[in-house]
Amino acid sequence: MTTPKVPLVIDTDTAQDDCIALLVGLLDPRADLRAITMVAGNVGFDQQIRNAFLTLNVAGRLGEVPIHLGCRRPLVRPWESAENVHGDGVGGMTMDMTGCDPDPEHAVDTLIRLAAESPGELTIVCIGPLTNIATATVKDPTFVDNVKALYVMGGSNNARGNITAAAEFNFYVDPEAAKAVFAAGFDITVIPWAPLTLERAVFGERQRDEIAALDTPLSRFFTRACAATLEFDRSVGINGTTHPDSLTAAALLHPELIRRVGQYHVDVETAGELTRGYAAMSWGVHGVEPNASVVEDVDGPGFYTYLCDVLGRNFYSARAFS
Ligand SMILES: [Ca+2]
Repeated sequence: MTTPKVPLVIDTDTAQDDCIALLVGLLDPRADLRAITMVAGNVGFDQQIRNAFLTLNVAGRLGEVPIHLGCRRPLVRPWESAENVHGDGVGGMTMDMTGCDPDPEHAVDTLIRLAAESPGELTIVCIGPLTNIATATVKDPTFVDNVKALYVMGGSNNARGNITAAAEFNFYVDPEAAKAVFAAGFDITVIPWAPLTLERAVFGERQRDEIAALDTPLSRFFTRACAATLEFDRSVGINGTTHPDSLTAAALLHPELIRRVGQYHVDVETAGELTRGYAAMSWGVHGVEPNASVVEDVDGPGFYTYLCDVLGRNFYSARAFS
């Protein structure tokens, strides 16, 4: 018996590990990736679009999966980038972008349409700020019920942040959107930054060399896309590249990678003087009902082996990239 495919959309601020998460969605035989939707986040919006097309190309899927452009800024705040972390998000890779045009439908409308076309079946892998998702819930009151589940990369589980001491980047950039999404009634699984990502999804020098030794276009793409982040991570005491976005996609497609999940009430700070974007994850003793499953442990080596398997295969890239 073949395992049924998982229908999904990846909502992304495409830079570095977002690209690797897209590769997972594009190349894993279990994935039925119906669209890529873009949200303002890591790097300049137009650069994110180029990064997504570069990723489609190296996966041999150029022209097969549509890219839809969504919200170009957070709900109420000015956009802030993570370009200091990611550079352009792909290590300076370029290719001929002639004819690489996003789909004209707005990403929010795409999310609403795809969810409505197959109610209760579509999972959205949310690996950027939650602006598009929050906007979709406002625009279409049936959206929440039509979506099967959200897999959200964001926040830290009562642990340190990355953009501030308290906050992880995705929730920090658009805390109002994150707060609205957790209050909306979705079935949500959270992959937090800390401690999970830092304990289970950091690839150090050995892994970097092993991936480079795969010597495929995908492994070369990985090495280039992750180079800038590696430099930044070292400067802040993380000994390798961080992969929370690809872990989020992999956890959806391979739940056997998940070792422990806790039921939490997750809410996001929007008003704090020092804690904007902080995810308050309450573990059941504070009189609030759970609204999310927070992943507490995963099979880190299993995740790494899985990614090596994805990156070790060869696909025909329609266009040269360098
Ligand atoms: Ca991201």
